[in-house]
Amino acid sequence: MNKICFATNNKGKIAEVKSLLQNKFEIVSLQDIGCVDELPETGSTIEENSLQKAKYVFDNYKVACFADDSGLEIDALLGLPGVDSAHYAGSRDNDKNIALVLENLKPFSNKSANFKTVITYYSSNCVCAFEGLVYGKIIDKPIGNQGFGYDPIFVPNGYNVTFGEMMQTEKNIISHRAIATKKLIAFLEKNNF
Ligand code: ITT
Repeated sequence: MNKICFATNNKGKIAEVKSLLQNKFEIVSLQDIGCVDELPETGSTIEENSLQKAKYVFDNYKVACFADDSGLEIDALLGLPGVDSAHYAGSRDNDKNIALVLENLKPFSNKSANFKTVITYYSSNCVCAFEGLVYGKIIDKPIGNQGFGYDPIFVPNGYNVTFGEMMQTEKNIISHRAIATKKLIAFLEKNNF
């Protein structure tokens, strides 16, 4: 089985994607390939950052890899925090990021939002991107301690619980990351990876 590196330092993403990929592919971590670098994310879109991270790992470590860049896009905030989701309040402090989103959204009655993931697969013979979107709304207070990031304030359409209240198996059926990862799997299978 060929090895593919999942180019991420986010433990929440690793847990979700590993469970989706099951044992179909041999996934190695950044640590496994000796990469302890902070991956570059200087693009102005989720697409650009996803490509940048995958390209960095391929160029420097010469392994086939894929990177996930994701974000929460809130309609009333014109798509913010978006590409800045990880550092919205100035650092990677999750509680502060959530608090700032809730504060900024207070004046608006429109609470619609979506999560977006772009996974870029990068190897010697191909560069491909796969997108996943899930729509929902932001609630006034965080609920639930499953998942990661903004999960406790996001209720997907058709549900009355947040991602933060869902078990990983439930979130993995409908999430943005699940949609993008399933497209990646279909692509790898089609190409006999
Ligand atoms: P890597 O770049 O190492 O993969 P990261 O945490 O920096 O990890 P991103 O740049 O894609 O990842 O940042 C996305 C941020 O958006 C992430 O830190 C969370 O705060 C949030 N986020 C992404 N996916 C999410 C999800 O499924 N549920 C909740 N929040 C999510």
